Amino acid sequence: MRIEHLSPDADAERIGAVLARDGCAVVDDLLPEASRARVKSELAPWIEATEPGRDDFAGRRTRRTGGLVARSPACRELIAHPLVLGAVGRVLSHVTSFQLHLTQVISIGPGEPAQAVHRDQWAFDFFPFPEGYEVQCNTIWALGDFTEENGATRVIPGSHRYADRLQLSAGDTVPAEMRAGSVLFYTGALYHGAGANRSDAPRTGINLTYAASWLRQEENQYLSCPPEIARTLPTPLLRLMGYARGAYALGYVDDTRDPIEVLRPEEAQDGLGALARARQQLAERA
Ligand SMILES: O=C(O)CCC(=O)C(=O)O
Ligand SMILES: [Fe+2]
Repeated sequence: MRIEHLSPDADAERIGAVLARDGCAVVDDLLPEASRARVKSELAPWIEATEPGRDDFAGRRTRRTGGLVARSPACRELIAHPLVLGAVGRVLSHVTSFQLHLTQVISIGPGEPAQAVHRDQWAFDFFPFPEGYEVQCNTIWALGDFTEENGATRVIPGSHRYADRLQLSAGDTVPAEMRAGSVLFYTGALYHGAGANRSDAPRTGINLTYAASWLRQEENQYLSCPPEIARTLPTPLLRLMGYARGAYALGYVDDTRDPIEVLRPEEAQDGLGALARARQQLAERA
């Protein structure tokens, strides 16, 4: 049981193929040092101001800080990274469109025990999606080194094909160790969980996830990013956040209007399916 590591010049096709086979993959060193420093400095005050979790799953020594589109311009580049969107598009190629699902810095403090092993798609009220029908594709960007000792995410390669609702333990998993700036990709069906942090410093990663646009977003992008900030963002990022009709018509405004029209009337598109078109354009650029 090993986790495949790919180089940062791997293409989206290759990442998608490994994700189809294993349900997880690491792309090493994708984030240049200067960008990582910017991301860290923009996020530091927000992490500092975040209260630790209130239950065992969230982690009582773990801070989860969201709203990253609004709070960190540097994070926007990670969220809309062309290679990531290309790989997500491969994993979710059977759905008409996908959108941003959540943005969250996960900073696991020293002494935090391992998180329960789970599938992220259980968030959809444990709906039993058919085996092989992925609805979600996720990334965790390592802001510092991820080691077994400090709580690297633990995964079970190939477990995206396992039966649903299994109760697995940390002993069934392997740690996704990776250098700072690397990214773990994993699908919504992959069994995984945060590792125990036995080091004396926090383990910090950015969880950016994407899901089929017919599912409800875990982080409400319209309310997490105030309209005065949303108005300043590039249109492709707004589309990804959900300012678009998902699939054919989902999420339109009143008379089936394109949601982007509310922020940027000149960009509105007639007809349905703008998110599907935006996704295609992004995938072609990858
Ligand atoms: O932080 C991690 O390593 C993984 C956290 C996780 O899987 C979750 O909170 O759903
Ligand atoms: Fe998870």
